[in-house]
Amino acid sequence: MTYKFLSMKLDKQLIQDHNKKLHDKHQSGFSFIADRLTTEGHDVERILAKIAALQIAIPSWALGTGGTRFSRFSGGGEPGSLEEKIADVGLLHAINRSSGAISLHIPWDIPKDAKAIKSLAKEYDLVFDAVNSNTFQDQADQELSYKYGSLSHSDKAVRKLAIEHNVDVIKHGELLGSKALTVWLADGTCFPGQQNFRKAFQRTLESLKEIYTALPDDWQMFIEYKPYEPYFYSTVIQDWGTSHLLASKLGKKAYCLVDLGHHLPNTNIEQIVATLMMEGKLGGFHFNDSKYGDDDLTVGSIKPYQLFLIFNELVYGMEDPASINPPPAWMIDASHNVKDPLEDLLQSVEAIKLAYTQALLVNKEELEAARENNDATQAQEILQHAYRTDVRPLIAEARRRAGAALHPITLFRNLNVRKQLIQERGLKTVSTGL
Ligand code: AOS
Ligand code: ZN
Ligand code: ZN
Repeated sequence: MTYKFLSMKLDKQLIQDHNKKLHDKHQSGFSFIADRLTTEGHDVERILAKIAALQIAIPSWALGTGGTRFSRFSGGGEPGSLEEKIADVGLLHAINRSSGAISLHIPWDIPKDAKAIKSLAKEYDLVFDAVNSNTFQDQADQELSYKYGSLSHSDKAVRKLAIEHNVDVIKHGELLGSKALTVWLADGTCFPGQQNFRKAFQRTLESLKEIYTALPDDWQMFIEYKPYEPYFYSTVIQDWGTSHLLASKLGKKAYCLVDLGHHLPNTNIEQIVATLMMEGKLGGFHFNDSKYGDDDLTVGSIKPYQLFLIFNELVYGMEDPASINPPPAWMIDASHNVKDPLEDLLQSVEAIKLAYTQALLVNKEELEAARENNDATQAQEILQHAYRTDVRPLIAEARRRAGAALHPITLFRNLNVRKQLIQERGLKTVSTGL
């Protein structure tokens, strides 16, 4: 049985069989929550439609086992080509109908034949999300080095190389139907005094301006920020303020990208989200979770309440009729060191949808009234009433109606997907990427 065949069959028969087995249990749980929400004045059908519409992109580098700087314990059956990566995302999408986009990293995943790759993705009902440039590594045939920076480098020739690479990434993306470029700049320093902060910022701005010029009119540029790593004294784009400054100076196609792991401990990320959406500058979002830094753990595994509070601001920003913020691009950006990457991605999508759905349940009018009355107790009651609602049956119902599985992980395991992938691709496979 080929993998593609398995994935296609999933859509039709295997999912139905799985859902049939879980039907009665699911139905009683769904009726219970649907009744309660209806009594509370919610429009359950509207909520289900919103849950179904939320699609979260899977990055091409998240399909294999990640690693740390100490080691990488690769799992079996990892995708060895872009085609296999698309098949993996296609499988996820068939199981949950919520991961209908793939985000490519160039040069790790340059399509040899863009047309063929595009139509392969279409077979799996996938589109191409933002394309990601990479100036944090030197490529084998690269004459100049990014060791001391790329878009901010003191040497104009290195900056030129990094600019050309980004323009090249845009071209690859255009062939695939992508509409955004994500720039994550590793540039920074390890020691005080190593760099002139102002010059580094100015050079980065000038480089980004050149890339921006090459950006098609219907594209967006997402600028990611990160306080440290791989350099540990300073980074050129250290925080949302720096990202916002760059995006504002570049123009209306440039936006900030919030990666959950790119904040120092205890940063109030929900407040950052609120401010950026107020300014219409939140373009993209990278989901993961962290205990300490950019840990890239499964989103929702460490701080689910924070995720809910962030979604509370996102939903407010998205549903406000006066909002000037375009719909953000959602992507999972995590590293899978311990879990099966595909299971981890299924869990991630579920966690995102849980937080989103709970945020949809927040009674905005009552919350606003409590805030205006400075009633902190009531504000907490309202938020936690939504957060403590078990919305899992709603998400399962939205999936069921979309033709997906009631319980993705159970289906994945019952079908022995990983075992089949190992049979097909081998036990010792290493996926390109992190
Ligand atoms: C790096 O820390 C950033 O989160 C990037 O968005 C991403 O993980 C990287 O580009 C993958 O190579
Ligand atoms: Zn990221
Ligand atoms: Zn990161």
